[in-house]
Amino acid sequence: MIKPDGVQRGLIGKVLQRIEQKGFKIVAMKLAVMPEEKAKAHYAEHVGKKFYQDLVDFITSGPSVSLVVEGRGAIAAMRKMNGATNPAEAVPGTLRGDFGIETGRNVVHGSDSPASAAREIALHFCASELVNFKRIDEAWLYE
Ligand code: D4T
Repeated sequence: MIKPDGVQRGLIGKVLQRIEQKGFKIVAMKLAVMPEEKAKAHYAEHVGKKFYQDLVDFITSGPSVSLVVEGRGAIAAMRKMNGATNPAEAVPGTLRGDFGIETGRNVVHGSDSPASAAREIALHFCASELVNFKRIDEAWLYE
């Protein structure tokens, strides 16, 4: 997900470019203001933490871009490409390392496991919004 700060700061294209140039396939994409109920469900694991309400307020404060990214090792690779949660600790070359300063404005989100990816995809997309196609360069990306 490209969070509202990433959208407002004009970083949609830069994030998408990194995903595309890595070789991963974007199979679903949606720009929308996340409804509060969806935000609460998305961040359910953080209920009770001191940053929870700020997080829900922030993520619903403007449009965000939800994506489904497909490719071998995509979950772990996207987490690495996003960088550490706190942009101050994220290494240069990562999205947060290059484009962020503080944890509460860390530009992007990525699912952290196959289970959370499945849960989050189901929360943000219906099955018919996921597109099944082959990228023409797949033969040159995979051995
Ligand atoms: P997301 O889920 O956005 O990819 O972030 P991470 O997986 O890297 O980090 P997280 O789940 O621990 O945090 C979710 C979200 O909450 C914000 N946050 C986090 C915050 O505002 N203050 C904090 O102290 C922490 C730990 C940032 C990301």
